[in-house]
Amino acid sequence: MVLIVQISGFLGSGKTTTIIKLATAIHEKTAARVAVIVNEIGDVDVDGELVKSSGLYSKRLLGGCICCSLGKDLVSTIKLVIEEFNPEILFVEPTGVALPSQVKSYFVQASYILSGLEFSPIVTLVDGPRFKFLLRDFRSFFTKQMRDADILVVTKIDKLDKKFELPLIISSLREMHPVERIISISSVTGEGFDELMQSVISGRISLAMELNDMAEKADSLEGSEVGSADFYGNFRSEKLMDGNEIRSLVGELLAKIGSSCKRSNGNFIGHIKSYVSTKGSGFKASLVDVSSGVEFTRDVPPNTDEFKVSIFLAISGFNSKDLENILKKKIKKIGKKYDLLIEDLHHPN
Ligand SMILES: Nc1nc2c(ncn2[C@@H]2O[C@H](COP(=O)(O)OP(=O)(O)OP(=O)(O)O)[C@@H](O)[C@H]2O)c(=O)[nH]1
Ligand SMILES: [Mg+2]
Repeated sequence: MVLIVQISGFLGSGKTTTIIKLATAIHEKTAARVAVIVNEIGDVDVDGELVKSSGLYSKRLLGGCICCSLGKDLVSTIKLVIEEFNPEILFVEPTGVALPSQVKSYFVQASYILSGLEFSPIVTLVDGPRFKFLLRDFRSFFTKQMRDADILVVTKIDKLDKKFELPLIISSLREMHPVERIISISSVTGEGFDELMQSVISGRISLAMELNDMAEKADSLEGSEVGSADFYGNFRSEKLMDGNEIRSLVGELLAKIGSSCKRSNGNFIGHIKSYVSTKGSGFKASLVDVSSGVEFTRDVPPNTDEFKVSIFLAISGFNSKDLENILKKKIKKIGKKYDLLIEDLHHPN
């Protein structure tokens, strides 16, 4: 049997971080063969690179959303993963604008052509620190995503006040969507992961769906009113750069893009992320909240004069063209400031 686990949630809510931690822990504890399918709206890969570098078997689906435009590709990728790797547990990370019930409808299709599939309850992550902002500024789409969940998981609780803030979030969630279970987790402290692991491994859902649900296939990007832009290219410096310098350069670039977006529409709801690779090592940089700044995963890279950078941004209330312009302008500026030769490998001239 293959247990398929969908970990959904809004942009930047912690899906990739949670999947890596959960998949690694399950493998270590039970020796189960674990695989991951990562979906990105953009054409460049950020999270898939991180998952792969964590030592997990993974496949990426780029350039659309598995809840709508790439639904059929999800079905064929599940088939491919089973043929190639034969996992016991298969995690699926949809994009942050996916509607989990629409992804589920493609699981129904997969179960028609493949035997031996089981499905764990749909997990939807709710970003604890951003909860009230998402509810205030993005209520309609955010609540739609939550309504599809069997289990709601409040993430990043290491950043929350546990006496007042966390209980308030949990009681609001209970009122909005009375789910079977609400779990609180932190990938930093590990709190809540045992409970999440148990719920994912032991729970099963039936895929019986109303025909109406199957028919509803709204385009998730349009429905969420989120714009996106991406970049993949090579950064070359004339002098050797120190690993810390590379991290701060990428951090500065993401922070400048974030501030520019915030200046343009007064708000910043979304995720700006980047994967930087050099000499066999890599790190991810992430910005979900302009006021708390850019966060990094992984070690400092080695000193080098050349590195590859993938950037993906998805932000609400923007059209993609405007985001592309901001991204291009900021990359050009940072190149000038640090005297870098930047080659766009994704859209070569
Ligand atoms: N403090 C803290 N930060 C976290 C936690 N989980 C995730 N993060 C951070 O939140 C940011 C976004 O995490 P991701 O795992 O990339 O989120 P995501 O949902 O996969 O994002 P998209 O795929 O772009 O929608 C990163 O900077 C993570 O390090 C947590 O439990 N605590
Ligand atoms: Mg992710």
